Amino acid sequence: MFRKILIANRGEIAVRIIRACRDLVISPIAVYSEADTRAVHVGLCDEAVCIGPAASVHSYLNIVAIINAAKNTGAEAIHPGYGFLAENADFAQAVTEAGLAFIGPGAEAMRIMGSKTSARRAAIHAGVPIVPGTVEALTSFDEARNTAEQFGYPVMLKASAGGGGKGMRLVASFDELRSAFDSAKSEAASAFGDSAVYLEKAIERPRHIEIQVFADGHGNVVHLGERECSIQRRHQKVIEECPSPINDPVLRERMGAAAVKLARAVNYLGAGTVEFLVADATRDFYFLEMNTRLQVEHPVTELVTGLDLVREQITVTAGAPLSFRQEDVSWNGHAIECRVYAEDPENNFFPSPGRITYLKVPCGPGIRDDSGVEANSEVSIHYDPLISKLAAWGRSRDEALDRLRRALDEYEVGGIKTTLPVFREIVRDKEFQSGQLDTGFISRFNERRSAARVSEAKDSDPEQQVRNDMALIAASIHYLRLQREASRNAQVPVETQSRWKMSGRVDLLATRDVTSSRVKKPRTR
Ligand code: MV4
Repeated sequence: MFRKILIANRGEIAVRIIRACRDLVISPIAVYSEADTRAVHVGLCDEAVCIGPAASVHSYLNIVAIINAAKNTGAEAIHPGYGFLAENADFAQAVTEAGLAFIGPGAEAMRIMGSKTSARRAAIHAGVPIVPGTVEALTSFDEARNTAEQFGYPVMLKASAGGGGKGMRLVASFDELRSAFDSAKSEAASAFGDSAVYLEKAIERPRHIEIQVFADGHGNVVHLGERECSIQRRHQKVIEECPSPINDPVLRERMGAAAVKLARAVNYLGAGTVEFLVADATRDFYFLEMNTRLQVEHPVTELVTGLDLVREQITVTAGAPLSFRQEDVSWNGHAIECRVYAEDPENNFFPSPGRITYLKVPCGPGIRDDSGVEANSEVSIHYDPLISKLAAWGRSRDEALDRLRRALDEYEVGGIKTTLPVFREIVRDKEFQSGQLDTGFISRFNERRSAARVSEAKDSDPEQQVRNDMALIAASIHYLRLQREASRNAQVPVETQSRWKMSGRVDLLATRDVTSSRVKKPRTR
């Protein structure tokens, strides 16, 4: 077993990896930027190395500095967490070439899955159903028109190099194809440095369900069931559940077997996630993409299977077989996770950085909070503003929801704005409670909210409106400056930039509906 592992990350996921290291009596080593000298993950490690200034391109994305830190401290392995360098095949290769172990799959599997078109070809090769569409980039507008006719409108154009919705366009009919084709290509070029786009038939109101897979170096590949991730805002997950409220053991086995076939086909190692779109009515499922990392939402799988995914990542990288077989995996009860962000839901979810002046973290039966902050922590503008992942487990979905509601009401964060009030509303929403989820949930939920608040907007304070708009303009100027800095550094893949930079919020300047941003303070109890 490794004696020292360097953690190439920060925040809650660094803390999660530190805990797995401690359980295995491995010494965790932190890296940190100049903005993170007092961060929680630094204080919890045995050693910590400063790897550069606040901007992540100069610190958490600095491959040379991170590998040097590992060598200088005698670490034998590097855990990349998620985001930053986690899916950068060049990083995985550089780590291995430096004589260190990369806790993740091989660079080759990462490269195949890094391109959506090559991932789709791998899926076909493995016999896994994909969303109908092309498996090569479109070479001309004529080809786009012909394939759109072949598969039938509505279609979606997606960036080959992409993932997560950037460079994605829904095209309802031929009238929209020209402008969608041109804008998808230019968005893909500026986001990924690669203008290639391909085409898929659009699946209407699908669920987004993903399968957790795990592989060791001894030929064992297993699945740990599904997570329901249909609740997304601007292609970022908001709430995740295990199992899906569909909770269909036959569907789980079919999707699990497909995911295992794909992992085998690319000689996968460690933890991976295979994403699918699921048509509710027919229970047909279609491969979307494979994420070659530990996912943010892994805790819901851990709560329901009782397994420790990070521990297993470390032990299989060290050469051990998986500690369980497929037939040992069982799913007990239900878990639901909320991603709590330092964002202002009353101001279009703009980041709300600053010092946490007060913190009361919920606890009690069935509650787990994976956090990267504490009282007096500074939430930096430089990184993803995730504060914690609040998860609840119960014997049934209803029991998990009861506990989640209680925990959300207990949770108090002072000094900054958070998304907690939105979660308190979602867990009381009838549609959410019903479990009839699909990818249109958030927009329907927002419609219901604004409908309920139309009268509220009328008597709002005009001076507060001005203050809100000033704050929005200031944040936007800061955002544009960060974006310009990031684009100067061409070798940085967009996926590894912070979540809110990727979410394209600058377009809010042009499109924001000022009335809908003024909402009533939700009743929490
Ligand atoms: C789709 C789709 C419908 N048909 N692909 C892909 C990235 C993800 N963030 C959004 N994606 C979608 N891809 C086809 N062929 C619908 C979506 C989608 C979506 C998926 C999951 C959760 C929320 C979503 C919101 C809008 C669109």
